[in-house]
Amino acid sequence: MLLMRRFEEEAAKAYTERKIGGFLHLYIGQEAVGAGVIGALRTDDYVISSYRIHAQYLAKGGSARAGMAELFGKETGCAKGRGGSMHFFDRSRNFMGGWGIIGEQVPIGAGLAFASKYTGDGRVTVCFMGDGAVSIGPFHEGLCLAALWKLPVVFVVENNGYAMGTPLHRQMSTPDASLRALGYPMARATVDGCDVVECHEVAREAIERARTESLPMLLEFKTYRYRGHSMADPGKYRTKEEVERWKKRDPLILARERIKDDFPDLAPKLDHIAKSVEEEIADAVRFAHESPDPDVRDVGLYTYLDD
Ligand SMILES: Cc1ncc(C[n+]2csc(CCOP(=O)(O)OP(=O)(O)O)c2C)c(N)n1
Ligand SMILES: [Mg+2]
Repeated sequence: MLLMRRFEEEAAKAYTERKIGGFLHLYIGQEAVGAGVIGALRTDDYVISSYRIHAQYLAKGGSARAGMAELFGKETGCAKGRGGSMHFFDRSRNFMGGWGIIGEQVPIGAGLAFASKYTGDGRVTVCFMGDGAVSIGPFHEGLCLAALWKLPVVFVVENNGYAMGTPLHRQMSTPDASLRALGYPMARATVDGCDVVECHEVAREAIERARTESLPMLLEFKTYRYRGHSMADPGKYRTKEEVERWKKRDPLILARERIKDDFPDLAPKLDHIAKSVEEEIADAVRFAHESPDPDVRDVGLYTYLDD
């Protein structure tokens, strides 16, 4: 979680220095969800997500170097500098992107799970999305087929209360996004998205159920992003008090308390972790700076499968 946070703080800095172009959507505040859920997966399981993905890519085992280089548009990035912030992709980690059209990853996630069921590879797919995705057509198409064909997929809704500047109460008739599961139907749960241990426990059960019984589930995590929708958004549609209230339940602070109370053996390791994270981030930024741009003659590459 600390790696996620520090990675994005440095990315924000590089963005303001114009080292990074295009969009940059930060996950800061939501780290417990990505860490808790992805930490419950096997290495060969699939993750597919929206555009707020840097942290999830790191949780899936992606390297800070390849992530930062991708943001900088460099050849050494995880999508060879062609994708940028929204389109991290790493086939070797079964991290299947990085999708910018709201909800489009949902039927694709169901498709990945269908492939696993068809081939019997025993993998589970976790499909992340925001609260803004649950009212859009492809979400319903994906859940419909996942329930009909009993696919091993866990749909994760990161309910951070806003879709761009639109608060939840102006997009949905209920604050409970998990209710969307009832229509198909599939099992559902709502989880405190600030508590990484709770996120992990609930996700572990859902993933285990998907793997052993081939059943889909919808998990809703109540969470919050501290920054605007993207770096271009000052977030004026919400009050300082609201942001401060959520910061009191910062997932990193809660995790530190949890470790002290419940896992005292780990507590002495925290300083060491912090130091190694700083080194890893500094190395990643340096690597991104020093990496070459893609060769302009390769602009047509990777459009077709044979490339
Ligand atoms: C089909 C479609 N409509 C509109 C947009 C523009 N758009 C980009 S992000 C966004 C809000 C999504 O909010 P949410 O799903 O809650 O994710 P969050 O940004 O909160 O993580 C919208 C409407 C889009 N990318 N795709
Ligand atoms: Mg949202």
